[in-house]
Amino acid sequence: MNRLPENPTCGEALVHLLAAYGVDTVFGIPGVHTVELYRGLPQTGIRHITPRHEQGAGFMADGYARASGKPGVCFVISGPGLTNILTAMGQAYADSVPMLVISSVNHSHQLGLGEGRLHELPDQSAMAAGVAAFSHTLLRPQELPQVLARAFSIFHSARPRPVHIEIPIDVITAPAGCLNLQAAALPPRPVVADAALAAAAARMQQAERPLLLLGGGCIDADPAAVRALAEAWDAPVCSTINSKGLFPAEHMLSLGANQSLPPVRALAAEADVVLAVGTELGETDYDVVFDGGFALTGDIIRIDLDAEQLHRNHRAAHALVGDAADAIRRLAALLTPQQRGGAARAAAVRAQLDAAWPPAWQTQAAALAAVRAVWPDVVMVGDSTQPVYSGNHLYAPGQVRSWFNASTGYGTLGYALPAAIGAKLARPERPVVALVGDGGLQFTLPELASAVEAGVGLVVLLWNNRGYGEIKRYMQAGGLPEIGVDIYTPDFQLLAAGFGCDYRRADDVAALRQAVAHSAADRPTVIEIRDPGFQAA
Ligand SMILES: Cc1ncc(C[n+]2csc(CCOP(=O)(O)OP(=O)(O)O)c2C)c(N)n1
Ligand SMILES: [Mg+2]
Repeated sequence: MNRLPENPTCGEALVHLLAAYGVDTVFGIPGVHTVELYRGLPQTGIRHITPRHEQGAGFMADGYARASGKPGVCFVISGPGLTNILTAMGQAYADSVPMLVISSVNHSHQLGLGEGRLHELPDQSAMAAGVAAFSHTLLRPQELPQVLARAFSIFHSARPRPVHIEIPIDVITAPAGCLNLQAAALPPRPVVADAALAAAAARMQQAERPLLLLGGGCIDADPAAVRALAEAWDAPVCSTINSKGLFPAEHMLSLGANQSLPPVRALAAEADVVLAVGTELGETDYDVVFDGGFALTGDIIRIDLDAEQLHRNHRAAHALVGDAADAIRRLAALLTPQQRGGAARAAAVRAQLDAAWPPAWQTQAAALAAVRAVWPDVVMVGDSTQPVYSGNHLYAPGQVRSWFNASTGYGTLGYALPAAIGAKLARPERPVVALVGDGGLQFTLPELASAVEAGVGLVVLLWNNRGYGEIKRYMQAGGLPEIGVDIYTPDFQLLAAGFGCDYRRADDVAALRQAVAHSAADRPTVIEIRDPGFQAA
């Protein structure tokens, strides 16, 4: 399918090369500066999805990437197209998501002149570089194979992050006749050196109260190897939001993702050896209460693909650079299994957690359980809203790439709907739910039209408490005037109809199950829950 025309332009060579790297979908909004990127697209077989705002394109690419493990790719115009996608790049940057953003930029001999040309920015590339592994201005078609090889090498072999490539409008149309348009051989991920791993294993072997912390960098690990490692070490296991589903929640060593809660913190503080793999030890997973209370006093062994991460937040005693999946497998084999009372320590913590879940969280958990009862293999793509926060603690997916949201890292609103669309396009065989509040949904609501256009069947599970509930709560707790949080709430039923979507209201779990079971396969179904009022029984 991927046929290259004779005497291709740079734009045609680009899409051909993208297809060679396995790109099957591009999220983009064309403009006068980028139309030439589209000339060669039909010959590649790459599908084009058109969002209603470039931020939607970026979130779709992010959801596509998190659901599939493949980089999400976007085409945006110079200037406003690029500034519109920066928020989505920020979210992807914070959560180490592979994303390739290709934009146009003004004519190569007009760059930086400030002549007030259409879409001109003083330095577009510098702006993108702040939320990217790198931003490159392609000044000649000859640079194309090299710069794409750089981008895909990062996606494949390093800490994944967005990459931005901008192409001046004269370069997009320049002849690109004799370039090597084959995908470059991508390097394998580096692995931890034998001696370093053996030293870490020796320290682990002496541990009396071990603790294992798994981050999003681990999600390509073999779940059986993770279990083998935890069991051989007999260590309680904490996950982050982005590693949910890797270690079974029902396992007797599991502590879930509750590092901000006192019982887990107490256990962490008295651990004498902590193995932290593929985790930043960052605030949105370890300190959502923002009090700096996640303390580690034991020796920390850190494993990360990114050397820069090894001493951030908590300093490592053993700092190991390399692939998490490989290191987990090898460490499991190096350890001599030994009982350390891990299951009893974990059970005591779980009992304390279970005795203290707030009733509101349990109601929200019941809603998510109702969805799961209909769709056991659902992918839940969350925004930053009440059932997402509680689900970060209580929801337990059965596999990785099944629970991700924008309450982590950058923490932007408006993520869930477009990211869910991207996830469904990447994994059409899995049911997908966008879990979103009334505030967050209004950020990117027009993407309902993109989903209808693309024939994407998904559930938009709307948690409607008529306002910015989380911020209202903070204002109340701080004795502040409640300003800007009781927002006007539109009629979502009418809006859904206007976009050509189905709509159902669910006031209890039985109605929710029904609504999910009868949701449409080829367009979004908005299922509205009113809070307060939803009945968990
Ligand atoms: C882009 C952006 N703007 C503002 C915020 C601050 N913020 C965080 S949560 C929140 C409330 C969101 O309201 P809603 O989606 O209805 O969820 P709720 O808290 O009501 O459940 C706001 C305004 C943010 N995270 N991101
Ligand atoms: Mg709300």
